[in-house]
Amino acid sequence: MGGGGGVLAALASVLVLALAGLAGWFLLQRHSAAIQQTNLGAAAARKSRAVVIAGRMGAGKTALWCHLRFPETSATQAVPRTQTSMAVNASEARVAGARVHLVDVPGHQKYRADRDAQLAAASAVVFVVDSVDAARDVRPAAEALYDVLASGGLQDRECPVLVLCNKQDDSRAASNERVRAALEAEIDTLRASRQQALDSLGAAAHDDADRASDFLGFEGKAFSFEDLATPVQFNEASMALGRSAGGLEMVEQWIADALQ
Ligand SMILES: Nc1nc2c(ncn2[C@@H]2O[C@H](COP(=O)(O)OP(=O)(O)OP(=O)(O)O)[C@@H](O)[C@H]2O)c(=O)[nH]1
Ligand SMILES: [Mg+2]
Repeated sequence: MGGGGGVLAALASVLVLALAGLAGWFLLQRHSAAIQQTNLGAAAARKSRAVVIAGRMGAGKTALWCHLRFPETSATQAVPRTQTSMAVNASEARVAGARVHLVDVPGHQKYRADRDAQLAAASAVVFVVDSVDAARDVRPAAEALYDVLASGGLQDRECPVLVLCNKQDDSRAASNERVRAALEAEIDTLRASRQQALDSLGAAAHDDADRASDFLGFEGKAFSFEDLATPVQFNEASMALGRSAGGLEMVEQWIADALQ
């Protein structure tokens, strides 16, 4: 009787060990599949060599796209004649010797989903700001920049971002430093109000919405671009002043460096 009990106990422990082994193997498979998927996402974004030009309506995105895409004509021409974009503008181009896929996304709200889809595959992002508008009211630009920085897994991929303070040929334009400081302060306010809105939705909704909006920076600390995973650089530019005076050569070099 005692011997039978021993055999049963031995069988039971073998069974438990086998089940534990099987569970461990299963978890390991899932984990490595997840790692593979993350790497594939990052690799796809790198391989795309996509440079996405984002920003609000009228900031100068299409003007920048034209300068980068057609450097030989932009050398002599002033600000390219453009109209509000009604579709994503994409083309292969050579920028400072680097082969890039240059994407200009319309600023209108109805192209939000297109913008986010393009950002998900971006290797670098140029965010164009109308510095004349920003001198008057920076809030709309801050909202757009917040959405861009929190979208498309940019933070996870540490995708470099260049904020281009455009229209510096206009005497009313705010400087690089002023735009940066104003955006930083406004994003701090926005972050607080978005967080408050999430809190009022309750704990369950909070989790999902929180993940979707990707809290930027550190809680309990004023927002700073320095705290982001994405390196954010600010520069002045003018699509009206031509290649060197307008800062285009600097933009080209930044793009080539970002894709290395
Ligand atoms: N003065 C001045 N005007 C500019 C500059 N860059 C663009 N513009 C003008 O600003 C207007 C808008 O430029 P676009 O390049 O079409 O703006 P966009 O960002 O593509 O706008 P959407 O397509 O509506 O999202 C045009 O009239 C341009 O000529 C600049 O550096 N200085
Ligand atoms: Mg446009």
